[in-house]
Amino acid sequence: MMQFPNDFVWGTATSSIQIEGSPAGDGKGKNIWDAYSHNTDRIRENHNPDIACDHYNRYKEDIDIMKKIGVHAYRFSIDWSRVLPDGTGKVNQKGLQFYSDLIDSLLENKIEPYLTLYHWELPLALHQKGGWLNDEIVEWFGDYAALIARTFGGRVKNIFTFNEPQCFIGLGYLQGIHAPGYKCSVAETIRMSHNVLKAHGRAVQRIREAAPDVQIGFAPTCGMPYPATDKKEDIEAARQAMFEIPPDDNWTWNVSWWSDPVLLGHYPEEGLRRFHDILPDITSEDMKLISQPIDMYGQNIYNGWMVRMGDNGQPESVPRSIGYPVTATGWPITPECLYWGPRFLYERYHKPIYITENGISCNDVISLDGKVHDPGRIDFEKRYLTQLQKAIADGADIRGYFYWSLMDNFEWTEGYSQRFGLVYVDYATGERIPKDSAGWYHDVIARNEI
Ligand code: GCO
Repeated sequence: MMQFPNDFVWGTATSSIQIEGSPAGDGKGKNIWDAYSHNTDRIRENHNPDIACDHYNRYKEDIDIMKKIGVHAYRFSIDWSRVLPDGTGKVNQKGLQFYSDLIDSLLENKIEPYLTLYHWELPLALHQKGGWLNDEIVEWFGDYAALIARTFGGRVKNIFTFNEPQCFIGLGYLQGIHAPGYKCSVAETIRMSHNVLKAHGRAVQRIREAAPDVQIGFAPTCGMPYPATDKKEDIEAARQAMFEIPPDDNWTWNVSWWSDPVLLGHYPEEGLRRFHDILPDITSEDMKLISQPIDMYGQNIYNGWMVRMGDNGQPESVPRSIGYPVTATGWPITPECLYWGPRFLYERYHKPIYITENGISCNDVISLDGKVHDPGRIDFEKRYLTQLQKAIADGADIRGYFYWSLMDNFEWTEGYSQRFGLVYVDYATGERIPKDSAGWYHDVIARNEI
C-alpha cells in the first residue's frame, strides 16, 4: 500500500448547472445553458438541466452522503446568475442565501468548501451584451468575485476563479458544441481568452481586497501526454507535447496559452508567433493583472496520449492498440497521465497542485440486489491514484484530489447518458444510491493510502 501526505485533501466535485436544477428558483436569472439547452438540438435526447439532481432542494441530503463517504472537501460552483440575475447590479439575496446555507451545512459536517466562481455559468444578460468579447466583462467578473468574497470569505478559504477555459471558449465559441453554440473566428476566441485571463486577474485582486485569507486558484484542463518509454528523449518529447498549441480548429485545447500568463506572466512564444497577426492589444498592465500571484493550481485530468521522440527530433504520438480500454464516454483509460501531467506541471509552474477533477463514466445500473456495483470505477481509481501517489513520492507538490463527480449529473451535450458519480441518481425519482465505489473511496480516505 502507498501512503499519501498526512494533510492530503480528499474531495469530490460538482458544478451548479449540472446538479442544482431550479433554473428560475427564487429570483435566479438565466445563464447561457438555461437558454442553450432549450434552443439547440445538440444535447442528447433533448435533455436539459432544468431539474438535474434537484440539488437546490436536496443539498442537505447530498451533504449527508458526502459525510458518510468521509470526504474532507467539496468543490462546487456558484451559478453567477443565481446571485446576480443580470450578471451585474441587483443582488438576488435568496440566491446568496442558498449558497450560504450550503456552506454552513458543509462546515457543520466538517467538509471544507472549495468554491469555483465560473463553471460555465455566463449570465444570459451579459452574453447579450457581448459576453467574453466585451472587454467590460473583466470588471463584471471582478464585481461578482468581490460579492462572493465579501459574502463568503469568512467561511470559504479556497476559491478557484475559472473551470476549464479550454472548454468553455473552445467548445462554446470555436467549435460551437457547448453553450452558446457559436463558431467564432480564431481571432475572436483569442480576444475572448485575453478577457478571460484578465477577468481571472481582476477577480484575484478583488478577492484579495475583500478576503485576504482566501487561497485562490485557477482550474484549467487538457489532455496529458506521457512518454512511451523512460528514455530521456521520450520524456522530453512528452514534456514538449504537453505545452504545445494544437491546430487552429482546436487551438484552445492546450495548457500553456492559459497557464503561462497566469503563472509565468507571459504568453507562450509559440502562440505569440503563430497568432501574431490576430492578437488583441496586449499591454504590460494586462500581463501584470493576469499574473496576480495565486496560491494553488488546479488541473482537471482525465486522460492523455503516449508520445515518443520521432526520428525528425519532433514529438510524435504513438497510436493506441485496437481494443485499447476506454470509458463509457469513449475516453481512453490512461493512468500514466496522472503521474506525468502533475509532474510536468509542477516542474514548469512550481505551484501547489490540486487535481480538481478526475473520474470515469461507467454504464452503471441498479442490480437485482438493489445495489450499484461499479468495479470498473474502482479499478480505474486504483490505477490513477497509484500513479498520483508516485508523482507525489517523486517530488510533485500535490495537495489534494477531487473525484469527479459526487453524483451522476447533467453531462452537458451528453445529457444524463453519462454516469460519473460515486452516487447513482435515479432521475425518475431523484433517489440517490451510493455505488460500491463510494464505500471504496471512504476506505481510501480513512486509510489515506492506495
Ligand atoms: C469538464 C467539466 C465537468 C465535466 C466532467 C466530465 O471537465 O468538462 O469540468 O463539468 O462534467 O469533466 O466531462
